[in-house]
Amino acid sequence: MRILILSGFLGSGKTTSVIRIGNYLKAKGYTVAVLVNDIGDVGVDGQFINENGLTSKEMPRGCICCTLRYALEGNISLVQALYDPDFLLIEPTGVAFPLRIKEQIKKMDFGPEVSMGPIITLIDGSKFGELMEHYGEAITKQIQNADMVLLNKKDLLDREQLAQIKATIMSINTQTQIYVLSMKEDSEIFTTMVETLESDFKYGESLISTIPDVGSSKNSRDPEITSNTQECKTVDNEDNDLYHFNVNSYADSYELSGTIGKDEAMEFIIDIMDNIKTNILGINPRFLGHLKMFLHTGTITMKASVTSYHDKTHVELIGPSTKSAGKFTVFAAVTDVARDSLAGIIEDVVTSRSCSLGITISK
Ligand SMILES: Nc1nc2c(ncn2[C@@H]2O[C@H](COP(=O)(O)OP(=O)(O)O)[C@@H](O)[C@H]2O)c(=O)[nH]1
Ligand SMILES: [Mg+2]
Repeated sequence: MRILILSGFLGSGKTTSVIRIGNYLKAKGYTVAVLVNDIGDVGVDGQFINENGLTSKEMPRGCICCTLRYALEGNISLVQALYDPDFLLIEPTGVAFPLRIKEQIKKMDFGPEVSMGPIITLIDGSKFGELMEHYGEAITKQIQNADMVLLNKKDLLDREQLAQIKATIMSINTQTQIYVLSMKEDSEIFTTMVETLESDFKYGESLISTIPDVGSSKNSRDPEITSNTQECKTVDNEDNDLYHFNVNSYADSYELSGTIGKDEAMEFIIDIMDNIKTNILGINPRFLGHLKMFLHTGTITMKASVTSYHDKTHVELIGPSTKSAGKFTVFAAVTDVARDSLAGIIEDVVTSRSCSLGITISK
């Protein structure tokens, strides 16, 4: 089992990449599993990944490089025992520093059957300037942590902008391999990139040989884990990933009473997202992050995203859905807005807009 970590700020295209890369590998005959970590109380991406044909396991409520470290170990073991896939793709939260996760996994002593592939960091080119301006240190660290950088959303930028961003990335990490692409489009560069992942990754570490000797028995690893947990408890301040980006998050799930049609669902999802965005703009007119809504109508599945103050609601459709009950989840993780405010906005918007549109919901 080879583990690939796909990191990157909120909305940079991690889930899109996991689905594209996972399905590409699957089509080539490999078995693939996915672990998705959400900071919110409710996982969202896992459902979408499953709907897109991959086996995934969600790990909500925390960060796998810190509070969910034990859960990460347990889940990797579980995936190995249940599926033993050729590739395990891990999508951490958008505020995680991936090298920390890799270091954790190296200490887990899975034996020679498990190896670490490269750390991949996704960069959303369309927000690179703003992210560097406000969260330069943290974005720089995500780039420094990467064996491979995917400069994504090429379709939203011109050649000159892409060249400038690429030069900046290269100046931050001279060792990393950079692919400029759009994860929404088929391209030769995508194929080349996945084939690099498929082959022995020559720029990354060949994991096992570089795993530090932390003892081979479970017991001998305990002091190591304990000391890391201590470190984790003290990261409420400057070493906390959320602190670096000043991101708060909130998520909630609802059920639909009765079924709604595709057009009605489209109107509903866009209405909810637009209203949440407008309310958040009232608190932080230049927010960055990810507002997401995942809706099962009973027959189709929709995912809507807004990734910044200047982004429009973008809806992706998959169907027919495998689930029969209508339900939806709303998630917001944005910069410089308090969690209570996000909770209040989501609750108010969902309640009032459902009522106005004549859609009956329950929690
Ligand atoms: N225009 C454009 N949008 C993209 C691209 N890749 C992803 N997206 C969109 O960006 C939004 C966030 O993507 P997602 O994969 O959920 O990001 P994550 O938060 O990093 O997992 C979604 O609306 C995607 O459809 C791309 O290459 N071009
Ligand atoms: Mg995601």
